[in-house]
Amino acid sequence: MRRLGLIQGAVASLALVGWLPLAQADTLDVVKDRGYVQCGVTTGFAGFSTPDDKGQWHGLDIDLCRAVAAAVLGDAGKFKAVPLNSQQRFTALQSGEIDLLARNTSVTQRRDTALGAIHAGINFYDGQGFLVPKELGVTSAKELDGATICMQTGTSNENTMADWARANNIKYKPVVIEQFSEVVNAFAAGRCDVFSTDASGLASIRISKLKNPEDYVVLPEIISKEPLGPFVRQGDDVWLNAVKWSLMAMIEAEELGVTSANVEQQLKSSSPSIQRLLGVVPGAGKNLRLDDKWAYNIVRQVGNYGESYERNVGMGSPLKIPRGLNALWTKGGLMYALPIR
Ligand SMILES: N[C@@H](CCC(=O)N[C@@H](CS)C(=O)NCC(=O)O)C(=O)O
Repeated sequence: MRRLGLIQGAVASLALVGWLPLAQADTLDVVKDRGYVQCGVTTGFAGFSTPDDKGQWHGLDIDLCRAVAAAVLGDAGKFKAVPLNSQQRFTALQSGEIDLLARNTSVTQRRDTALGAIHAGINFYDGQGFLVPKELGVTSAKELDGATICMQTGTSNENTMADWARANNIKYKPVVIEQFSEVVNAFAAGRCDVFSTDASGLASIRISKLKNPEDYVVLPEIISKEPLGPFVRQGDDVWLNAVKWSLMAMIEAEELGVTSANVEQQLKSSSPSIQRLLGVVPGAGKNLRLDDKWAYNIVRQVGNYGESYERNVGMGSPLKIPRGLNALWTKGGLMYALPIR
């Protein structure tokens, strides 16, 4: 009885903290039982996470949701996209509404420590920039003194903007709005001179949300590091590994030249690295508590990182963002898979 009381007491005090009880849960088991991954994404952001007219979601972040579903459940389709604005995203993770946050979220020390969340890798290296109407005649961010700047509530962009302005002796008037569509409308209607967020976001907004994209220009300055990546809850290491290594497998597959198109032939490869990646070697999924074919399922159903990049945000997409920092480390970029062995 006394013991039970102690446990109840402990549970009650954990409940006060909010996110802790869920942090104790084993999300991998929860997801396997439920049969699908609940993936927190944007409310609709071309290139990263956006639904088509049939309600099917696409994007670089969606491919991460799909990769985790393929690794854990053997089927990339077994995920549910949970649309979240910038402000809602960490609460949704803390409360257990989602298993995984895959939503153009910058990793910062505060987010990785103080919110009960922990990042599981980087799937897009970005930086904050500025989008302006051409008619403003501005060619550099240094000319923005006195400008009105639109941003979304709950983004890292607000603080970064304030820091940069202070350091550069620039005065500006922030217009900060919670819903994405409303910030975009405010900008399109000229309620602010500038939209400031991640450069990828600016490219996406310009191409998919503004009537005449050619009337707008992204300024050359990038004022911060915005490493974007998935987050899970702290204290759930098995699940953290499932997400982290799903992303690694996509990058490793690109490094090894394994694609969705050649993966069947690659099963016969004599390369030990490829054999391990594709689960030809028995026991390849054991330590992750996944099926040996976990990475094979990712590559076959989702593709490697380069394929996902090109089709969603790269040259095969309307965004046409060059690989830049997101190229493989062997090609001058920062994408580097930790060894799968
Ligand atoms: N990387 C920044 C910004 C990410 C962010 O939330 N950007 C906004 C503005 S472009 C967005 O994606 N909004 C989409 C939505 O709320 O659905 C962060 O993590 O705070």
